[in-house]
Amino acid sequence: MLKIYHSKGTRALRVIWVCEELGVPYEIVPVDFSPEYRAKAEWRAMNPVGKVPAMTDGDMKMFESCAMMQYVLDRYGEGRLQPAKDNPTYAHYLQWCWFAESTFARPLGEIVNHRREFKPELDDVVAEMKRRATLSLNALDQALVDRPFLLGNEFSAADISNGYTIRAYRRLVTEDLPSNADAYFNRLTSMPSYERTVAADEAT
Ligand SMILES: N[C@@H](CCC(=O)N[C@@H](CS)C(=O)NCC(=O)O)C(=O)O
Repeated sequence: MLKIYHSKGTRALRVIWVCEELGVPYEIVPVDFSPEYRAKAEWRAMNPVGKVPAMTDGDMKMFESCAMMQYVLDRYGEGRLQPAKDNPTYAHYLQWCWFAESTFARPLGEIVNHRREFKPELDDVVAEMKRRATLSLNALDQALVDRPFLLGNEFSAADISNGYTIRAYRRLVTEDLPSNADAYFNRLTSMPSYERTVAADEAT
């Protein structure tokens, strides 16, 4: 059984959502998100930089939410939620999965880290990170101009990956999204698998 080490509201939501969509059984192991616990050797053995999440599958232990998501897809997905490697959309599947964490989530994470370390926060720093995140949000909005999902008509894990990041954007920057991104977010969050994910997160 997959064990997903998770703190409420954080990035393992992506992996939980993938499991919910695929119907793959999993167990959530709640993690104390305090900096003190995350600095302990016990947690560093799960995630060497003291971040959340991590995951185990039997003897296998790993961290990085998008890699965890991809592991579940490749091992248990039976081809669902991602195009085949020889499909022309595969390159863009990879692009949007990585974009969600490497580019879009990065300035959002910096806002959270900055607010934790600097009190009062430095307004210019936060404004610059919001500007960078908005650039990414606008790129998604443009990509969605002629399609319901990032790869076209097919919902994929690239949407799950970015859906999590838009959720963070709405919390940290603004709920006022441009029209394509707004319709997309509503489409994603009205899916039953998303509702089950939120319920699982709430119960953590
Ligand atoms: N790229 C990593 C980022 C992990 C990450 O930043 N996790 C956040 C919670 S969502 C965290 O642990 N933040 C605490 C910190 O950075 O000190 C992933 O996708 O798993």
